[in-house]
Amino acid sequence: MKLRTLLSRMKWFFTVALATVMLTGCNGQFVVLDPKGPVGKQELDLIILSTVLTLIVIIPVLIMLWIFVAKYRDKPGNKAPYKPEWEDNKTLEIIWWGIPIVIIGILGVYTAKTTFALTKPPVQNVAPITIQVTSLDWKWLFQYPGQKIATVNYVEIPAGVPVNFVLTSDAPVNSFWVPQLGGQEYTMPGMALTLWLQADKPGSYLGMGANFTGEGFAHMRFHVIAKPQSDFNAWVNHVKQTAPALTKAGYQNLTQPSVTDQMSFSSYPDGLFEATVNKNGGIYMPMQQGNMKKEDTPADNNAMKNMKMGQ
Ligand SMILES: [Cu+2]
Repeated sequence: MKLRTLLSRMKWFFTVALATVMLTGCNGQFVVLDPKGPVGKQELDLIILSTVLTLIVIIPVLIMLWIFVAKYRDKPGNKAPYKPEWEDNKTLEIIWWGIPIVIIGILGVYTAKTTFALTKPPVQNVAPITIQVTSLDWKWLFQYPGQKIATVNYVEIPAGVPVNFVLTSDAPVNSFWVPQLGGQEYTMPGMALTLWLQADKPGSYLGMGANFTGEGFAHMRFHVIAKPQSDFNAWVNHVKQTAPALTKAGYQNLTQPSVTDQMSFSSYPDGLFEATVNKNGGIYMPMQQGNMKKEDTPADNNAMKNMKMGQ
């Protein structure tokens, strides 16, 4: 195939690919680019910043590639100079080391600032709520310590209120991800990690397990339904009055490998979440202890000392 034909075919391929990406971004296919809360928005800002900074390198490199290929190509009558003898070029060295160093510096500062900011509630003037999340084989259990109810495979939250998700796993390590509300965080057996998320407006946001955990993994999808506070309170009351209680035996059933539909529970055994974390090793990060009652701290304190994380 002639080079010219190849190039013109490639041009069409890239145009179509680019158009596909650009156009589908509008109808919610790329949910990460369509955040619905303050955490997701700050993370999108980081994505945009890193894309722009990376393009500062990529665009000139692609243009130069194009120029050099055209200029120095071995073709009849090419008058471009041929200079095989050279040592180094200080100006060029400074440019191609200096620019990436500056870019990494800017990226590092902004990433660190955002990461630390996101370990706190997104807004400070609204009382947050806590939801304990347990990833199971192959379902999600949500417990509301403030409301004393529990749900499986769906979670309702008040809109405009910071939600402190406390995450663990009673199955393999998974990852809790609601792309429109913010980045993913791991669920690990024996540990409780926190993730602050917030939905600005009522709506239904897709959540998923972002870490492969076996056969039923693809069914670990759920929806986060954000409602006005009064609707949320009404929903809590409705669950309390109509749903069955989650018993210890019921929880044992949930831990068995299986896929299930959505479920609601009017109550759950006291300290179930803390018992799950402790059962699997009970290592709490020091910064997690604010979320746990005193009697829930791990029996095995040596494990925590050995961990030396966040001290
Ligand atoms: Cu861990």
